[in-house]
Amino acid sequence: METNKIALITGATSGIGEATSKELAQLGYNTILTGRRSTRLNKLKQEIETTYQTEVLTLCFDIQDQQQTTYALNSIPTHWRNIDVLINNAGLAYGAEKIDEDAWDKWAQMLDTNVKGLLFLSKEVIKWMVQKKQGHIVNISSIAGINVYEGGSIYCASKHAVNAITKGMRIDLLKHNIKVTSVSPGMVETEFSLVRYDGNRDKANQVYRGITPLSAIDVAEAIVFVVSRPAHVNINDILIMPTQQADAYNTYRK
Ligand code: NDP
Ligand code: 8X3
Repeated sequence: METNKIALITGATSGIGEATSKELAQLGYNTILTGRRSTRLNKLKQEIETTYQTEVLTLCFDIQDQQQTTYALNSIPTHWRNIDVLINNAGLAYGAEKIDEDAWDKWAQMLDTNVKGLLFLSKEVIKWMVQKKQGHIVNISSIAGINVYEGGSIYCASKHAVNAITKGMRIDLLKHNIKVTSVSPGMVETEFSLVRYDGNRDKANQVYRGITPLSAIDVAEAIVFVVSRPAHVNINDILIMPTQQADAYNTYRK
């Protein structure tokens, strides 16, 4: 049991973030959970506190907004600032427009969430980790941070940026004893495709047609492995794929 350890998980209201919040609580972590949907945050807090008897602090804000993010982080009581693990998970793909099609608002939302949001939030947490000379940042990237596919240029760009930021963080934070890891999944069945296709369930279901995708728990278990290594061991990167998916271009559908 990791009693008294604290993890902050962004995007905890759904999918990978929600599953990771529960897995870490099961290990004994007290958790700070973030997202925009307050009803879901409150429900999750109640479920975790009841099931795992750990403490949960919820913060409801839009990570795209630097002022909201900084305000929310600064509202964290002092005894919660001793954050051991930060899971930068909040993110989305929005649409599948090609580069010559008009989708500026969607592109902005992806870049503002996946890249700028991750930076706004990390900046605050890193200050506290540097002070205590210890911490672990896990950035949720994607196979889209390695491959680029049709209709995915901006989402892929955002995850390529996450990979560059991860490498940069690892170098810059070396002297502060802060571990930095990226976890890059292939297809995971969450609300991700529903969000990408604006709530169109048929289109979302097509993504997983004929394959068994990863579940959010599969990814959460990889995250748990990463954060539970001994102090002198860091896992730099994990690429985790469904067995039926080799990369972003090659999927074997039954
Ligand atoms: P979900 O849509 O299920 O969850 C996304 C989470 O991000 C939600 O909790 C959502 O919370 C939060 N979020 C999105 N936008 C914002 C925002 N502006 N401010 C605050 N929180 C926000 O998707 P997944 O669990 O699948 O995605 C989690 C991460 O995993 C993402 O970074 C995604 O890119 C990555 N990923 C997903 C894969 C997949 O196939 N599913 C594969 C590879 C990587 P709320 O709406 O309440 O704000
Ligand atoms: C999500 C995986 O292949 O839809 O990051 O880009 S993919």
